[in-house]
Amino acid sequence: MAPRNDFEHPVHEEVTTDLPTVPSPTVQDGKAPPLQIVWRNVVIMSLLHLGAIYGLVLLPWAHVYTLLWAVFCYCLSALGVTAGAHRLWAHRSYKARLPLRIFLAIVNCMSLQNDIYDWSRDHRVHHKYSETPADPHNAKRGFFFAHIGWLLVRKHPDVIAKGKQIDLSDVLNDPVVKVQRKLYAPTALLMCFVVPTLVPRLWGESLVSAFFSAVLRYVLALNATWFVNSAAHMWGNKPYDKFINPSQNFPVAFLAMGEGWHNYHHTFPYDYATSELGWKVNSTTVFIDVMAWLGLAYDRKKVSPNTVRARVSRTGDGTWKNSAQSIF
Ligand code: ST9
Ligand code: ZN
Ligand code: ZN
Repeated sequence: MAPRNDFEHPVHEEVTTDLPTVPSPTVQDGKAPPLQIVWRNVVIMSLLHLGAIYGLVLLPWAHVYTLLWAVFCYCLSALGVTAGAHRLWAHRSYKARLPLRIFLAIVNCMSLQNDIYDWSRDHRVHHKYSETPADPHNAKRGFFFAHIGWLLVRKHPDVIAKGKQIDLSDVLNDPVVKVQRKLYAPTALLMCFVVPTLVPRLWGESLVSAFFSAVLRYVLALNATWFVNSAAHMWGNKPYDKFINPSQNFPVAFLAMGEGWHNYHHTFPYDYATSELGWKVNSTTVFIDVMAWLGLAYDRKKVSPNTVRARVSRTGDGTWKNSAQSIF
């Protein structure tokens, strides 16, 4: 069992990684349930990726504003996941006032990654049962499964069984989450595809180019997110806890707006910044800090440097000084 974290503001037990993981009955029996492929998802994901390739082909002919708009939408949709579903709702690592929560719920729809409730539930299960059959994207099942494969098959029964034991009342008690969940399908389609396609019409972009640039942006943001589950659970150093798989991964941190500092994040999941590097390669932390400055975010939870050092010397892999700190 990993040592307990000694942070002074423990949030929900469910989101900490320091709880003992319960061996699953299926592992004990040595039998894994047969893989059930969900062909509908295979077809949708294949079409989306083909659409993204076509978007890439059209890109050289797109209006420069269309490109800038796609980058803007990428960042907005990413914030809906990083600052919203992840750091606010799944981890409660800071608090947000109503206007910010409404904004995050809307841009979360743009990311089309399941509603906030489902996303937070899977993510809390991921932290509590990391790299076990109850982890929805268990990286022990290989890169492909952790990246996209888990969305193409029925969930392992342990994911659902353990997930039902997770307390999510705090998430569902937020009226913003309730409304988002109720209106999710139409709002997500509107925010992910319709609005991003219609806006470039303002500067005369063709419908085809506008639509496929929206598809390209969606697929890129999905893959950036999935890299956190795959690449950042496999490659990188482990300055904070060498006994876990999540690693510090610079390229993923860049693509996922600060979410690639995954060894730190799994060691201190309640830290709103998901790293000790401040604003470096962490635009989500910049965003939350600006929101705090505007009075829209508050109670940002941060691990003290002394606690980090103590943990580094207890469980780090020895790369702390010459890794995260010296990248810059
Ligand atoms: C997507 C999500 O991409 C990505 C999340 C990534 C997370 C990354 C985390 C890393 C850190 C943050 C980094 C952010 C970086 C952002 C950067 C951005 C640039 N517990 O689901 P069903 C219940 S989504 C408890 O059908 P199946 C469920 O309630 C992409 N219960 O399971 C239901 O109950 P009931 C778009 C659970 O049949 C029942 O089980 N979406 C849990 O196995 C059946 O649920 C897609 O591609 C749980 N954990 O199907 C696919 N889970 O019957 C969407 C489920 O009572 N999903 N339950 O209602 C699906 O199609 C299906 O879920 C499935 C599994 C096929 C995958
Ligand atoms: Zn993880
Ligand atoms: Zn997390």
